[in-house]
Amino acid sequence: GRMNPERRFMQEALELAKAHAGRTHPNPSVGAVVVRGGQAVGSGGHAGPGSPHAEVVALAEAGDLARGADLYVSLEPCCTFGRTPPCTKAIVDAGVSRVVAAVLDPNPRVNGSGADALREAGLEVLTGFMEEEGVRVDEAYHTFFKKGRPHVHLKWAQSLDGVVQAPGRGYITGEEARRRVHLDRFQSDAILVSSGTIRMDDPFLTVRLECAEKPLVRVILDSPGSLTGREAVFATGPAGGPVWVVVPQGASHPTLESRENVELMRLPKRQEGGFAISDVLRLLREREVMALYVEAVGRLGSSFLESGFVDRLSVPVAPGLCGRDSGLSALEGDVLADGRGLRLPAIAWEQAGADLIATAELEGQCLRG
Ligand code: AOF
Ligand code: ZN
Repeated sequence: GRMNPERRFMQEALELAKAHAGRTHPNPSVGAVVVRGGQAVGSGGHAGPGSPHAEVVALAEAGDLARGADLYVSLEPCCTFGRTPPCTKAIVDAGVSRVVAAVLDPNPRVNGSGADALREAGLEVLTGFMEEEGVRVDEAYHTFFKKGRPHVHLKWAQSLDGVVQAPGRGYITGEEARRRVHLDRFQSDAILVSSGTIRMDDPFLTVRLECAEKPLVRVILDSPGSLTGREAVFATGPAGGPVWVVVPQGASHPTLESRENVELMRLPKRQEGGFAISDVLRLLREREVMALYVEAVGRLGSSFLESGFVDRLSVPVAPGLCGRDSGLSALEGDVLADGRGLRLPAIAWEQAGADLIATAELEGQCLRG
């Protein structure tokens, strides 16, 4: 269909940003297009820390054609020296006359100062153009700075009767729904489970996609101190990504601690057992984990929901019946402190093979409200 050319160029910048999504953190995924006389003359995306920024890639391709051109970029250009020099300088030096940015950079070191620097240099600057779409290409990056914590995606897979472990320990959901899980893992920086899940399922917690590999940080909350070091997650070697084991303050675990890719982290244990979700998220924030994928059921799932820090919930539902005796039910304890339960807002249902996947955008709203 026909699209207004401004939107079309921004859409192109957004697509370039999406192409690298999941690989750029703690940097944002960004795309840029240089337009001269209604024609794209240069384009580029940012590939991650240490790589040139999207604007720099696009300007290099445009060369002299950048003089007097318009630049469409999915994020406000940076104005600070990080691992690379500021984009604002590159844009001004190239002679660009107008910059259109989808959304301001929420990083407090930039946040509006990039746009100001360009205006001061005499460029025309428009920000907030297709803003929602701009946020969506890297929601976790925006959540991280706006809320001061990782974006949290909680997931469990269940049978029609709400059981989360299949009899005989097979998979509950089919291949298509499981592929979706691996795509979601790929978009994350870290995956988090409890040591209970490790004991029950003994998963690898790696990303397994034909076309893409990515080592994820694997976080295991081990408040009972039940890990032995012989679990599958420790056997994948450094290629599977580091494993961070969270244990109660004062606990030690020489077998785990001596492993090359394992790091022990300590948090106070709550009186009622387990760790406070806010403590866990603070720990991960310090490590610059922006996108967190939580595969939790039972008490941990409830704790996350009750904490009010869940941004997205997805639940693949399989057309199978397990019966209660065969396994755990999805949530234990009260999701709401007053036991009222909850009707999820903004839910989408999607078919994946024989399964249905429910996705709700909770955006970290406090469910106790
Ligand atoms: C842009 N375009 O493509 C990206 C931006 O260490 P550096 O030099 O890579 O800078 C990282 C910061 O720059 C990052 O925290 C974010 O504020 C911004 N990222 N900015 O103009 C880009 N990736
Ligand atoms: Zn930059």
